[in-house]
Amino acid sequence: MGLKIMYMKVFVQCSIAFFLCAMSSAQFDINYEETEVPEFKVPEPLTTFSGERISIPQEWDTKRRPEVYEFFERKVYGKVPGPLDKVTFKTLEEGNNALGGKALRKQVEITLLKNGKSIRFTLLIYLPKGVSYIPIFLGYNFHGNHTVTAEDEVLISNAWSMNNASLNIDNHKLTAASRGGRAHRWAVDNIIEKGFGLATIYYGEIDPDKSDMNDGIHALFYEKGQERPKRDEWGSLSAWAFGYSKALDYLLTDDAIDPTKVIVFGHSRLGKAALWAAASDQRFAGAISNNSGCGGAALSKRRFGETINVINTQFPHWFCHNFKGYNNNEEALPVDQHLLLALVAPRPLYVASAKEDQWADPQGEFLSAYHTSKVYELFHKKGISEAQLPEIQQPIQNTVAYHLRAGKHDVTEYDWEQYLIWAHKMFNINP
Ligand code: GTR
Repeated sequence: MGLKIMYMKVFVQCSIAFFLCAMSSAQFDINYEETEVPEFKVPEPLTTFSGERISIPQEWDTKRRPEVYEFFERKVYGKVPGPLDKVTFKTLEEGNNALGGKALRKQVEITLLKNGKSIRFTLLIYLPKGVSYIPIFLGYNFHGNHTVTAEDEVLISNAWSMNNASLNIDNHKLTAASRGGRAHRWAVDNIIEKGFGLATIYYGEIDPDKSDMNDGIHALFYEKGQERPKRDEWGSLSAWAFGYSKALDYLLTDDAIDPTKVIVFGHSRLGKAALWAAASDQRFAGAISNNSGCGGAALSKRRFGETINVINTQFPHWFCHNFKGYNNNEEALPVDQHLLLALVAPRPLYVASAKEDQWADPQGEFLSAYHTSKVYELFHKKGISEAQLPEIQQPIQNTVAYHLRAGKHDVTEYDWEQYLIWAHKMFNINP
């Protein structure tokens, strides 16, 4: 009987998801035809808004990068209103024989204080044993740290969560019923065996993913009577990016971790946040965008799959208010997402797509990586030189890297296998 009810729930959930996508496709005129992609000019990375050519790295750093950053900060993701009053770290748990004895586990509570108010989030860290100065991937998870591995010691967050029948998440409450439920997305054993660490946080602890701007970090910064950020102030993606930076603050204090090798990773909406985190915080050594799509790696001006109008309508809390001015108005944008990627330069950057994930526009994600390569080449870093989308499972592993994987919108063993090969190369880590 229990199994029957569970299948019924999954069926209902999938049909709702399908209905929502169909709804959005129905509600919005979604284009999946390459022939229907409008004519558009990709903003020239090495020409300033006032038309000045950039020819040396120093000019990129002092002229072009600041104006591009400021545009994304005030018109797309939104600026962080100000500094925190205090950040504290407290180790909640440590295990010396994690993952069957091959890893160390740490759970660190990070508290952010502002105006007498605070939020807390927990960083779950796995490190290989017997190695020091460990390079590490930092990534948010969608459904709680306890879903990343099946270890009973992993603490369960009491923050609000989206319901998810396939993970037995009901009433927006995280429970042990979903322990290890997303382990397939994290390849923890492989990461540890290859000499890397993994740090993860449940993104809902920074700001629950719903269009209520009073239940997360935003409210710490509000002035009396304020209920939402100002037009150019941070949406949830920028808040999650800020959370990545505060987690980095802790990782840089941990002697076991190599402070010059913290790579920020994100899947889908959390890939958008990871790219903005790396753009905003140059202490990150590199960035990985896994199927980040619209408002992440994909070029918006192609209007292929999810568009700015669709994403701002379906997720009005993700970007800053000003970004709504570009709904169905992509031609007015003086930038596109290849310039977001360029804000990571010259640090290593990996963009990955999935063939069946047309909603995220794999061609648009690839072309962004191709166009951003001009900036990397200015720094004598190897990017992507051909504008031709590579075949499936034919990764390009340069400082700007790209692969197109078979299959759906997800994070797979194949993705992590490529990221590990690339990170070894980029960060000269001896296997
Ligand atoms: C979809 C959204 C995408 C992407 C994805 C995800 O609903 O349209 O932009 O963010 O969610 O995060 O899984």
